[in-house]
Amino acid sequence: MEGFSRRSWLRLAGVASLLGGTFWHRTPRPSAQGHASSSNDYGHAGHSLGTVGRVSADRFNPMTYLRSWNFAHLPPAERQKFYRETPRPDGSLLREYEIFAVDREIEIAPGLFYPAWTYNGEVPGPTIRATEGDRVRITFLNQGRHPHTMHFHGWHPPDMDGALDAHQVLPGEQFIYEFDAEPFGLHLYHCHTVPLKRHIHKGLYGVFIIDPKTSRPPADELIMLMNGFDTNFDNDNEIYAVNTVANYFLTEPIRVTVGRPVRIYLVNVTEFDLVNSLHLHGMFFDVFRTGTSLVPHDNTDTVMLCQGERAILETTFRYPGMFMFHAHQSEFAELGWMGMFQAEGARRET
Ligand SMILES: [Cu+2]
Repeated sequence: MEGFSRRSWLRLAGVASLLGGTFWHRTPRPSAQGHASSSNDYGHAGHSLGTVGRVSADRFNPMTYLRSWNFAHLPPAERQKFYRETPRPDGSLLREYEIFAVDREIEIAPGLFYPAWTYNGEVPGPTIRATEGDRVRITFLNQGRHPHTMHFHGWHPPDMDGALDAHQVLPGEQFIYEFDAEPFGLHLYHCHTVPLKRHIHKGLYGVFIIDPKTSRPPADELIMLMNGFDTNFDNDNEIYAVNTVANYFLTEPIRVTVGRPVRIYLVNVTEFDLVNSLHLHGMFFDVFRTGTSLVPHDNTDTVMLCQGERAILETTFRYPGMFMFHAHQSEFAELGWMGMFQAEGARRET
């Protein structure tokens, strides 16, 4: 096969062994970044941690997704096409969004492509972020080949729920969702078309953050969405991840600063499994369940979330160095849900 080098075959074989042989792929393409020169290159043998090779970050970059909301990662002129904010007399904002559903193939592990249904071409969809009391107006255009909706968690009238037969947005049609942002907390949105598990699992979900009117203390804010992919359509996931790409943060650690507070917006959208979890090595964090309280519910090193459940986690790194984080379900961790923090800065004086 043209362009199918022994090296790329070995790379694919690594993915195959990771997936127990139940993988689905198209012709592999060379990674733009190469794959042999990382200090975190675990990919020499099937028994080592992680996937082998790199996923192209040209179309979706899990690291950019981690710290972006309201399309802030786009240049201003481009951003204006998808997001506008207008002050209102009471001091709040009208926030307007352009969201479209489109079918698109995404790369979820090196050389492993998945035929996704997406919001704005990305899985997860764009993070929508407002302040309590703002007005949110979303123009949703369905450019996919199936009926879809946007169902938001949060207060809204029933005709904005995007869940009933009458709410279905057919291919080529559009609908405007409009509601006040409340309550403050960490929420999500997803398609609510039957069969629900297929419409959600195909990739139609995203994070919806509502900030309290008095904002939370400054922190390095990170959006982590736990998801999985059923690549052979047997109603079980072959790949697990945080922010879609298996093991992305294992080879590209999340850089954080010692002594600077970190706030993680953790959302679980994993289909087919009852629960998912996050475990952080070497430290503890405060847990604010659903983010609806400013007083933590727990201080722990492992948080477990049901599908659709979410929590805000707050902590501060004490020591420089590498800190692993992963699902505490070992199976999920070994199938891609594992990453690293790289804490930088001087050791805190005690
Ligand atoms: Cu749908």
